[in-house]
Amino acid sequence: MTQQLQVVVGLGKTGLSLVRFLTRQGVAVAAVDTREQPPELAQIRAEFPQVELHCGSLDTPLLQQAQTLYVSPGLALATPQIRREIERGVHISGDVDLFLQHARAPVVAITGSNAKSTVTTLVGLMAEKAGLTVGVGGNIGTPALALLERPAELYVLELSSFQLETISHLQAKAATCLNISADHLDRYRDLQHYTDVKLQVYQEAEWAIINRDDVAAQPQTVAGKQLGFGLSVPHSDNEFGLRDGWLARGSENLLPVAQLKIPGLHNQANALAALALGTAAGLPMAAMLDALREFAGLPHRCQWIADKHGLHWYNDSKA
Ligand code: UMA
Repeated sequence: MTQQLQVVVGLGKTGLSLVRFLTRQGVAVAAVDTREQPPELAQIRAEFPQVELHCGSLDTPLLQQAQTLYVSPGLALATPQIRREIERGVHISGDVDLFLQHARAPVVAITGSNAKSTVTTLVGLMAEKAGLTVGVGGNIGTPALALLERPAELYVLELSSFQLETISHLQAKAATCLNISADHLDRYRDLQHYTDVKLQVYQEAEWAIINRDDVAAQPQTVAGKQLGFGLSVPHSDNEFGLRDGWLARGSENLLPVAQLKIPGLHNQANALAALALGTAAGLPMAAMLDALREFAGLPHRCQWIADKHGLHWYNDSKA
């Protein structure tokens, strides 16, 4: 049994999704976590009593027996015990990597330091408006593997840098790095290292969706097709931007900014990014614009509540 052992590292949401998926594939699975009481320990014990577990540290022979280590995003690959196994030649993977091997619908992949969840939600709503069955997940909350439990015609994934670290072939239908600012520097050598990991979102993408206003978020080279977005006037059909108070593509004005419920220039950039991603994914413009008109924002994040007494009311309690 131990020769083909698949070992899941981390028993949080991601770990649970991995144990579920791998067990259903009929392979031998073990799971480990540095914590004595990881969040999904009881659930995994109840659902999968046959799965060997080791909690409290990563010092266990299970790691050396692994054919593949499926590492949860919360654990750095530089963790000494994981690094040692990498040096031994173990195959490293993660939940999104495994998801991508099994997904049978195109994937829209969204990363960035900010606004990932807003743009991910928007593209998901645009696809729904277009009548597609869509699976929305990843860093936004639902582990990618859980999306495989239902049929889908399109997947929209929010990807963190942590998740990107363990993906070998992303091959998204459309991919974007929305923006870059200093984040998670406890996990990366420096800002360039963090940026390099973020830009892996573009690997083998059919469409690269590029922020014209953020040089740091732009890939060095683009092998596939590309669309740009930014707050300036768009000069070609390959560019989304702003013109005279309208969201626009090339010479075509699409939607007055005043019809967006989500406030601020940053949300206009988010709307333009979502339009570019949806266009690359083949979504019809009318459905995308309907979704933009209706979207009130994510709960507690500059969420439009109402217009009353001549004032716009927003819930920004997350700030
Ligand atoms: N941990 C340990 N020991 C372990 C494993 C994990 O101490 O052996 C710690 C990690 O350091 C981390 C915490 O446990 O502090 C959770 O890590 P995890 O990998 O078990 O996390 P999950 O519960 O599986 O949730 C993960 C994402 N969490 C992280 O990347 C830290 C969730 O993003 C994501 O929604 C979920 O998978 C489903 O895909 C959360 C997040 O904070 C929202 N993401 C970061 C961010 O947005 O900035 C990247």
